Order: sequence, then C-alpha cells, then structure tokens
Amino acid sequence: MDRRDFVKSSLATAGGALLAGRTSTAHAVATPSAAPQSDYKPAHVPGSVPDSVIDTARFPDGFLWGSATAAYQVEGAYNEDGKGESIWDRFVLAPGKIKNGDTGNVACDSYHRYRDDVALLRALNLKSYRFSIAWTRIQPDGTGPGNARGLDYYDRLTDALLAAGIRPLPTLYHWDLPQELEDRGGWPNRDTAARFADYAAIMGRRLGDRIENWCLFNESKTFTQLGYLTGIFAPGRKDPFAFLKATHTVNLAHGMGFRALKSANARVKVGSVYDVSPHLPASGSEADRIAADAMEKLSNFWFIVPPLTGSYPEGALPAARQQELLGARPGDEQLLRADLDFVGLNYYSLTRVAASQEKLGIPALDVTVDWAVGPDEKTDIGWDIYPQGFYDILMRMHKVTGRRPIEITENGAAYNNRPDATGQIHDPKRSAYLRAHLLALSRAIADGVPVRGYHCWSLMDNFEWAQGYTQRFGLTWVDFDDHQRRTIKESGHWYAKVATDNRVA
Ligand code: IFM
Repeated sequence: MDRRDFVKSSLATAGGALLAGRTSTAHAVATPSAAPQSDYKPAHVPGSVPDSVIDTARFPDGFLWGSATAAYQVEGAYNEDGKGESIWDRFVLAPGKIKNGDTGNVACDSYHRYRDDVALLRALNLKSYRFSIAWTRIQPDGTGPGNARGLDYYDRLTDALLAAGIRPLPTLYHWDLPQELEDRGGWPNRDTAARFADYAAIMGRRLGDRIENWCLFNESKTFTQLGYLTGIFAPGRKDPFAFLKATHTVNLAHGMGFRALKSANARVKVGSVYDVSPHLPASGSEADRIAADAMEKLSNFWFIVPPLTGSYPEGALPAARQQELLGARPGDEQLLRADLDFVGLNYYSLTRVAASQEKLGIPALDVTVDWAVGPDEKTDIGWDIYPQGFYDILMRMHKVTGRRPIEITENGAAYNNRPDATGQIHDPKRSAYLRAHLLALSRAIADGVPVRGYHCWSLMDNFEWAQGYTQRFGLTWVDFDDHQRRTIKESGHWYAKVATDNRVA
C-alpha cells in the first residue's frame, strides 16, 4: 500500500480505541500555539509575482543544489560489518507488506558503491548530498558503544564527499529504528528518546569535526502516523494510543538529540526535516474545514512547533486529555525545546481532508485523509501535481520558523520511464515537475522565505518503502538486474544544468 494511502476512515477507525481510553488527571503540557490557524487559501498572496509572468528564475548566489537518499533505501549490506536488525529489515519479511515482496537487503548497494554515488553527484554538479545514517550500523541493538566498522563506513563516505567538494548533510533517523528498541516498546516508549540522544552523541563525536550541518529526524509525521497508526510502514502497528505517545517520544528525542549533538561538538549546526503539505478541506462544509484544521496541526505543526515553543498546537487533541494521551510529564516543556539552526522541509503534494462519519472525540483523528482525489494531473505514484502548494506551504511555514534558514531537503516525482533502445531514459515529466516546483520556490524566495538550498529526491532510483522498487524517483536510472548499472536520466542532465547555471531557464 502506498504511503499516502490512508484509506478512507483509517484514522477514524484507528482512533476509535481512544474512546475507550482513560480520562486525564493532572498536569497538561502547556498548549499555547505558534501554529497559524486554518486560514489556508490556495491562492497567491498579495505581493507575490503571478505564475504567468515567471517562466525563468535565477537563484540567490551561493544557493546549494543537492540531492538526497536514505540509508535503508540505497545502502543494502543489511547484515554486514556488524550491522544490527532494524524495524525495516524485519517489516519487509512480513507477507503482503511490500509490493512484490521486495526488500532493501541489497537496494542500490551504496554501502559498497558509495564512490559511484559521489561520482554521480559530481557529474550532476551538485554541492550538497543529503544521506542518512543507519542507526543499526552504529549501535546494532540501539545501545552501547559505536560499532567501529559502521562508523568507518560513514567516515569513508564523508571523506569522499568532502574530497569531491560536496557538503555532507546527514540525517540521523530516516525510519530505521533498531529492532531491539522496538521490542522494548519502540517510539511509544519514552526511553527510546534517551537512546536516540546517545546515538546522536556518538555520531557528533565521530564526525562533528568534518560535518557542520546535521538533520535529526526525517518526516516524523509520516513515520509515526504510518508506522504506529495505520500500520502500513514499519513497525506495522495500528494503535492510536501508541501512535500519540510515539509522537511525544520523538519530540523529546528531537530536543535531547539536539543537545547531545551540540554537546558532542559545539561547532555543529542542527536542524531537522519536516514533510509539509497544504491541507485542503474536501468540501466547503464547516465540518471539513474543522477536520482539515485539526489534521494540519497533527501533521504540519506537530513536530516543528514543540521545539520552537515547548508546547503543542492547540485543538488537535482534547486539552484535558492531552498529557495522558501523549504520556507527557511535568518538565517536558524544557526537554522539547530546541532552537534549531535551520529547518529542512520536504514537499511533494497536497492533502485533502474530510470530516469522518464517525465522531470519536479526538479532533485530529475524526478525519479522513486522501492524497489523490483532486482533479490535478498525477505522478506515476498517484500523487497530485500541485506546485502552487509548494509556494503556499513555504509562506505558511515561514510564519512559524521565522528567521531560520530553510533548506528544501526533498522534492521530486516518481516516473517510471524505462531506457529506450539507445539506453537513454527520456523522462520529460520529471523535468517538468521539477521546473514547475523550482519556479514556485523562486517566487517564495522572492517573497521573503529564506531558502538556502534544494535537494531533489532522489539521486537515484531506490527502495520506495511499501512500493518496493515499483516507483522510481531517481535522477539516475538504476538497473537492479544488471549489476546496479547507473545511468543519468534526461531529467538528471536537465537538473545538472540548473545547478550549474543557478537558474531555471
Ligand atoms: O522515498 C521517500 C523518502 O524516504 C521520504 N520522503 C518521501 C520519499 C518519496 O516517497
């Protein structure tokens, strides 16, 4: 099932168990909110330059052009050099969870071919590489000292990038929790936050001398909702109580990991990556508007507001039950806080939200969510193409993130064009998607959003989670049947020219 396939009522059904829950007792986490209320309108704001007059864009001098991958999606070598088992190593073995029964056991074999990846980045003239570190290479069971061979791998990758003049931008957690920690309760278990901070400290000590910018988490919204609420991602749990607690532990881990990295090396700059999307009511009804507002708080703002304010957006959960539902404790406000040095934003598409038929009493779960019901053209994975939403959400998030520099840490499209008779991969729709989104980005920059970099997802075709290898997001074609042969697609050449010229022509 697709990551966006929250089947109708899945949130409401999963949330049903909450009705049977205990009622709140004491201390609630304070909830003054920095999240804008639901005033989203999918239209130009005054002062923005209309699309019709922009068909080229020059980017600010020094703008960082890059590309992104994640450990489980590209590395392979799932059990080499002391690596432990992660929740994805386990999840892919469950029948029916992943298309075609695919796994990331080999993936793009980047663990052995990372030099090829660096060569690709160079060929594309990119200056920033966002990759993730596999926690289980560093701490095979999620605790204890660093595993030398795992640390050595990220040393080698970092040094190869630096030697090629490419900035390394690691993400500490891109969804691959050590299975041992899941067996001890996973993200719903508060202790996992401390384990994450230990891991962050190991990495900061090892690579903080060479890596300046770090991302803590990738898309906390997605891996908590799909991993613990709808169960379509690892670890495959469908438990609304566990889900809500997981969100709080992740936010605690975010704050604790932030401080652990800074303590390990005072020079590092720490940010995190949030996937964001305009939340549109499915109809003009008041009920749908309220549902969209609540769901947006649980998605766009649930993980970015707590570090910046020490509190959660109001109105997603019933205030009287919030502390109990999250498993929050007195003093957590301080643990949540993290004065981020920069903010990473991922954008792909928009989100439509309808009020659920069931009324469960948990606003953010009284909803149905759909990513593919609009009139817009779709990419091959079925997501609406909506570049205006990129502009809109950047303007909206900027209200929350303020002066902090923003990096686009992911944006891209799945198109499954195959090599033609000459071996070329003609994928004009990807170039068109990127072009339209880069123009929207340039308008947001012109209107004051401090964006300093852009990473196309993805450097190469890879393991697309529950979709297995059926969806190709790469700028580079990977032939999984022919020795991992990599061929830059037409869109990759187009993007390389954008990076070289620092402009979309
Ligand atoms: O492949 C994923 C990535 O791991 C996280 N962001 C979205 C991408 C496309 O689904």
